[in-house]
Amino acid sequence: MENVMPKYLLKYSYLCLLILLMMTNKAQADNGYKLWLGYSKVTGRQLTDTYRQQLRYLIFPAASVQLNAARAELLTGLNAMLDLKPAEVKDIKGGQTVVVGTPQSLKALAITVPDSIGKEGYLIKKTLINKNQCILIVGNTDVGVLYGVFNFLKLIQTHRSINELNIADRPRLMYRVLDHWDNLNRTVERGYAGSSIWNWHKLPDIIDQRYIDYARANASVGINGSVVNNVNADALILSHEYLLKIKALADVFRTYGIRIYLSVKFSSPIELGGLKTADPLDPEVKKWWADKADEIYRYIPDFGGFLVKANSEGQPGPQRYGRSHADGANMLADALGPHHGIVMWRAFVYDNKVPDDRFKQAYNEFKPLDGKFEDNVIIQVKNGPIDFQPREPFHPLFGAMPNTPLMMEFQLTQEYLGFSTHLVYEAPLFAECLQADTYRYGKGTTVSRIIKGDFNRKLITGMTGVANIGSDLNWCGHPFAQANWYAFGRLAWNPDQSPANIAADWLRMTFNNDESFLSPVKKIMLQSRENTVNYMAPLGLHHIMGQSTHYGPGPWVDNAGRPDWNATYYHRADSVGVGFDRTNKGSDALAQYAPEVEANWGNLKSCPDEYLLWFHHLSWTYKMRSGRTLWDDVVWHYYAGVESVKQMGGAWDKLRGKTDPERFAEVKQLMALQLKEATTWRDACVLYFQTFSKMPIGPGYPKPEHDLAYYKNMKFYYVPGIGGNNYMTN
Ligand code: BDP
Repeated sequence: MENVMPKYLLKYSYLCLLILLMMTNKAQADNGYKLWLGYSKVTGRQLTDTYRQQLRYLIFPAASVQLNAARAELLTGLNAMLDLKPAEVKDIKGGQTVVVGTPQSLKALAITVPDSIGKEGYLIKKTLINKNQCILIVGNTDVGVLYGVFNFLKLIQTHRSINELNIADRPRLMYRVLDHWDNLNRTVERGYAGSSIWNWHKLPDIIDQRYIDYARANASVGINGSVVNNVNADALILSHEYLLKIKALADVFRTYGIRIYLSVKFSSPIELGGLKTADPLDPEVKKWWADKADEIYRYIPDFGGFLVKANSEGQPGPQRYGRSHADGANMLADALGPHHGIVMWRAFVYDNKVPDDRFKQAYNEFKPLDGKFEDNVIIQVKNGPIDFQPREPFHPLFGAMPNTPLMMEFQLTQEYLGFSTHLVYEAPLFAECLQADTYRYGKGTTVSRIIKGDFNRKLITGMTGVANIGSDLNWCGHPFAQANWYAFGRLAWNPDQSPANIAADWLRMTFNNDESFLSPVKKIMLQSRENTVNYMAPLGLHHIMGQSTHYGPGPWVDNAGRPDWNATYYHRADSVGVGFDRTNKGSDALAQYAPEVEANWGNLKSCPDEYLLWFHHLSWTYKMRSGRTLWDDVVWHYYAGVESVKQMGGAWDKLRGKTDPERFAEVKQLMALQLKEATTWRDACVLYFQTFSKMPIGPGYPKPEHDLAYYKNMKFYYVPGIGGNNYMTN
């Protein structure tokens, strides 16, 4: 007799296998679309039971769209993570009930919420209501409740205990905004994750599920604003047709507490309105903007306001008419003021005159305008004085304008950090800037305290991040680039949070809670930014990337049209040494900082290695703290950078089977590509700088595979992020 399994048994074993596969959800394919909101099933019987017991019943009256969204999210999350559908009840069942709402929505229970958590804060606590113990999630407003719900879900996603709960939290900054550099033709300036997620052609009729998921993801980390179009703005965005599209997006965002903002072109009254001028003091121009603001608010009553890049990189601005940035910003502020909108006016000014040191330009133009802006203007300042480089000192404007609100601008999209092929967790970069001491009001005057308005409570406050989001299935291109979106939201909520904790939460929510996965991957993330600094621009080198596309190395760029577009302008390498002298013997940019900072960075004894070549021109034989010569130290850093990418790849390889195969394989391939590109950076830069130092690459280092000419001649076609027909680089 043939030894075959009966058919029904075969079917049964297939079924068992399927169930097993579904249960070991680590092994399930994951395309990354769900971001950190995948709500994976909680594993472990004991943990699941303790959660379930305490969440059996729900009191959550939801009369508004925001409360409804919060309620739906809570139910989705609990169902997915715990297979739980809490029963809706009117009265609290002791120890087993969650009560969610505002004092108004929970009127019958007479809840009070302290004013100290403000309009957007929340409480999550174990408490007695009418002698019955329950878990209470409350806010003063509906959006506060929404944030509370997301944070409660996070506790379960990260397997925290909910046996004792007493959390009170509120955002430390008012405006927590993502800036999309998205064009109306759906290209994304400096975008490396596909095309724009806004399908302008189909708006306003088609509401893509992505818009809703985008808003949910933002709300889950407390982001409350979105500028949907490029700072290099198209005047068309203010046309009637486009405003209807904007309204459709605003209607989606509102449910999740997000206001919409627009980048506007200063010359719009000419281009769109047919006026002869855009002079901010011209009465017709003022009226045009006031009418436009009225029109916008008719469609979008909670419209957030305008973002403006003026007199920078060819963009029009008030200086064309002999007016100042304050004249321009205040005119727009007057138009938006009656509707409670704000103007985010950028300090990234890169005008047509070549300055003696580009580092100094923003400070020189804006410092004299301190106190001259309307109350609803906030000046958006990039974290560093040049342009989102892998490492920059903090921008000297922080702390220098006590009577003007300053909004931090970070770049999430990795224009200068390896696009979406390099794993770079940016929170350490952000935290480095936020925790830097400006000394403006004595020791401990961190950038974080400046932007929180600690020294002038009357100021409005905010933080913005240039988005790294696109149409790629996983939103950000590299699976780990999602962490930068997440970390930005967390730091905009509270700039003093630790990058390590944020990384741990993100990993738990995005991948899994397995310690043997978490701890090596967290290490990889925390090390990643320094790796990239090392193989791209160590010891304070900056702006040495390929021209225009900004892809790959380009320290040799010296014919870019104007001096301060050239890499050679920034590194100043010559036969004697390398680095930009910004002490009082050089450009004196250091004088823009508080005396303590100037003294610290100006003095070679105290200037940290990380900033050395930002501020000093040093000889190739200069003796470094390491005991090596400067030349040997430059070489050491480039090689160490590549070595750490290799190690990172090795560490990841050991994690096979500890996460889903899809993302595992994708990250593995990306790491191999990163290693290739890092090696190119190293070899190209070391060979280039060697032409000046004339010193050897020390023994023990593998020699570059090619000669310098090879790297200089490398061609890259259709590099992403520049749009149009700009197909070639370098
Ligand atoms: C630079 C980008 C450029 C942006 C500019 C800005 O290369 O594409 O338009 O920043 O911030 O870093 O306006």
